[in-house]
Amino acid sequence: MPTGTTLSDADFVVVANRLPVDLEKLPDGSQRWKRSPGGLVTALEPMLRSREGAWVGWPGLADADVEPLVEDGLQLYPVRLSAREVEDYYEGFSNGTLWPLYHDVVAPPAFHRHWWQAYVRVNERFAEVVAEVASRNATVWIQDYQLQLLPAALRKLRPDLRIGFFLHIPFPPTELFMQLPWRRRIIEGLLGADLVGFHTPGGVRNFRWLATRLTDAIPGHGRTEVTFGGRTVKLGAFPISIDSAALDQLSRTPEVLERAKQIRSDLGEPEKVVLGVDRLDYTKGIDVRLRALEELLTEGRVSADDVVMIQLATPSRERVEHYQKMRNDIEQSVGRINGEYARVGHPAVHYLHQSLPREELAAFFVAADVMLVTPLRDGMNLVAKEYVACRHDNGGVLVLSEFTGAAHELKEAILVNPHDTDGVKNALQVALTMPAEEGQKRMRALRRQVLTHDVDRWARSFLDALGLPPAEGAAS
Ligand code: ADQ
Repeated sequence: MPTGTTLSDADFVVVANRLPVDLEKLPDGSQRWKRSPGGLVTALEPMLRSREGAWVGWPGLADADVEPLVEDGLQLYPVRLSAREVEDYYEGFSNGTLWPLYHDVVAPPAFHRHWWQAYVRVNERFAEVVAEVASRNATVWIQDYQLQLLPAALRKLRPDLRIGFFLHIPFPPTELFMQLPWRRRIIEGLLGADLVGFHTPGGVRNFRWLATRLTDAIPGHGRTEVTFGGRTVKLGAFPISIDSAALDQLSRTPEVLERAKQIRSDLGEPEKVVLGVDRLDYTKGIDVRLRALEELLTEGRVSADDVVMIQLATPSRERVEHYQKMRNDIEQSVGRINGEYARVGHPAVHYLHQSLPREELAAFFVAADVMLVTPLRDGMNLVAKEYVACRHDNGGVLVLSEFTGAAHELKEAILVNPHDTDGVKNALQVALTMPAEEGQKRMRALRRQVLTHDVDRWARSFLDALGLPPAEGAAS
């Protein structure tokens, strides 16, 4: 197991499907590490550093034999996955079964026994690595749907550990969850934790109901705990957020402000810029907003001379079948809208299938008059919060799907039902014509919420509930 003089047992361990760095294979066959600046990394990094913590996860490359390493003061422990396991555990059970099932079966989930078996095997492997890495009585914080069996598997190996689990996607309603052939095993897996966290109270309710129906768990005191196997398992809603202050600062820098101006100028100074920013995923409702725009253009309620839409889409899960089809459909819609409504040098929709640097993204947020966030279902949706954090001028209007976790907090957005095309069209038109004063009033309220509820507060409140005292010398 872990070797190397600078590695030591950790009192605090984060476990996620992916490490905060990706292993890349270069054309000459050599390998190198590349930082992957995801939100979770930014959220947890300061905490991990102040506690000399460790991170356990897959390095992102199949069949890679890599030793544990210390990166910038963080101990990283890679978990090896074979190419077959990446197919069955990750692309298969995690992204072909659980992801669609937990997102309202927006796409039909596939149930394959060999995917499930790989999921069990990989979760057990994670448990073995964590059991080796964690010091006596350490705290372990497990992240997300790929690792739902890990809490129980780990408890079996290391009953001394304090185990927290946080689910970043919605926990589905009973009727949908019951489709899963391995439903009881998943619930029992999660019940291995001391605290199970969700984004919303709805997730807590769904889980609690299922736990008491499918297992021997009995309701505990209040609505936020159950008793299982003689232990108390706490449940709670912890809405995740962003590093609001950092993004607010970034959006005020001369470089970002200048770039935002440049973007509008490159677009030909349209009256209104409408923006969508998503991982390219069928849950995000990119098709919903394209349809709304297309119909508004067709009906003449919006003119392509005045309104330009930009859709930024990060490539995602490109080997999973549903994603390939969805990408084709979206690109076809963009092509059709532009074929009909663009002029030479003036597309109606600009579509970038690219991942952009933070600064560039901030500039797009600053440049956009209307932000369209229309997922059919989303655990939280950080993009909505990022847009708000970047609008230090109190400008811009947020159109937000009711079916995001963020809608519970961002009540001054224009809330829409993404299944109701007419409703989305009306909302877009309202956003495009909203008087500045009303827009500013709404944005001020949204900013109060986002700037006071940041990711640090999220992590702190989860760890407080788990009973982890603040690190020595750390600001509470
Ligand atoms: P995601 O489904 O990935 O996260 P989201 O919360 O919106 O969704 O986060 C996406 C992140 O990717 C944002 O930080 C965004 O800025 C970034 N991003 C998107 N498009 C980009 C682009 N083209 N270039 C660069 N960056 C881009 C999952 C759940 C969510 C939950 C989060 C956190 O599905 O519901 O909010 O985890 O728990």
